[in-house]
Amino acid sequence: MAISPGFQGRRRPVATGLLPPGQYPTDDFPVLSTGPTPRVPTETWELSLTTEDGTHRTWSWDEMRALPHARPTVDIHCVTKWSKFGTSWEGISLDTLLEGVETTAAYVLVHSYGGYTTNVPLADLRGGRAWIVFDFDGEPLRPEHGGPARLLVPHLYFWKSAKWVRRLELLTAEKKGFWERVGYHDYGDPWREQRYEGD
Ligand SMILES: Nc1nc2c(c(=O)[nH]1)N[C@H]1C(S)=C(S)[C@@H](COP(=O)(O)O)O[C@H]1N2
Ligand SMILES: [Mo]
Repeated sequence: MAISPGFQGRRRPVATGLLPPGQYPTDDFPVLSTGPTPRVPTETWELSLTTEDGTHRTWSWDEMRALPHARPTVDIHCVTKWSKFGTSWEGISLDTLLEGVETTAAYVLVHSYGGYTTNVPLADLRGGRAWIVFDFDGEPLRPEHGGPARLLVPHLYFWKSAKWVRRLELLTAEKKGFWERVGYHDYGDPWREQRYEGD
């Protein structure tokens, strides 16, 4: 079996029921938002992707929903120390959205409706490890959890999974997001307990 070199040794998100250091398991689904819940009607919702050379792609709600769906079941880990095992989602793989996008960018700043941002390496959005999700547990994603659609990057702390996602900005130089600017870790690997800058 060929192992694609970019992903060798990197963790694939699966529901393992393993607890990263310093976390505790919960069956609840806490809501953590820095501000009010934006209400974004699917009629006007759009997701866009920009690259460093000005290329711009946009998906309407219907265009995004028409792409092949993926159904990841994954464990999620919040930096406030709760972990939730076996969460089931439906959405579109970032591999699908990034197909054919020509870029030398290594970084992404993810923008949300409402103004939240978070930074993620582009490589971490590839390889079956990240999705734009619109259903949780067989139901449309509730607004407080990021509906109509959020990013899901479960191998990183959950603050990277931007709710109400609206734009992926591909960048050749890293720009920090909302929490990263105030001292949270740029990468945020729960298995290495990268909670704060310097961890
Ligand atoms: N747009 C936006 N996305 C966000 C946040 C936020 O405040 N705004 N909070 C982050 C944090 S810190 C966590 S733990 C998760 C919480 O998601 P939940 O409210 O669905 O549990 O969303 C992340 N994504
Ligand atoms: Mo969080």
